[in-house]
Amino acid sequence: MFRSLALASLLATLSIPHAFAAPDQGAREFGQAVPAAQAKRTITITMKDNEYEPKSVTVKAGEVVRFIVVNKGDLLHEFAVGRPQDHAEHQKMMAMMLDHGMITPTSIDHKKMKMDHGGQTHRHGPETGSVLVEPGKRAELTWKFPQAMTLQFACTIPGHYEAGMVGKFNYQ
Ligand SMILES: [Cu+2]
Repeated sequence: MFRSLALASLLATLSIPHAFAAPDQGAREFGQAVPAAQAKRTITITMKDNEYEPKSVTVKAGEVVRFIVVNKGDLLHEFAVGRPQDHAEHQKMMAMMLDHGMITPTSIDHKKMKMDHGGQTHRHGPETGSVLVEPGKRAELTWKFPQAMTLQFACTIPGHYEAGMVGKFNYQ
């Protein structure tokens, strides 16, 4: 019991400075947001309750892909690029955002979203590899893929990932 508590506090200590030091723009370990003009390929991803169509996308290392994400469901959904561990971390933030009313199951509260909650909300947006899309709306994200690694696109709104709202980037 003591050991796991000590480990948890050590992890918290290690992860907090990292979170605050993370820039909102620029390269991430799982790729980089770039201007749409750099993309040679556009892929449309349809969001439903709770899945994506298509369920996988094939990419090349270093390739730039423009994603148009269309929400045809009745719920709020996210399209986030990341490794499984990034999505796990993101899920915690999304649960907090839902708790604070910054998002509801069907919408974004833009007023609450703008308020500063310890800087954590600033990690959202196309520049971070994540877009939130309300029902009936669409968003865009242009991403430069890093070297081959285990990468997924996922919705980290509570319950959605577990329900199957996750897709795979297959490297060619
Ligand atoms: Cu979702």
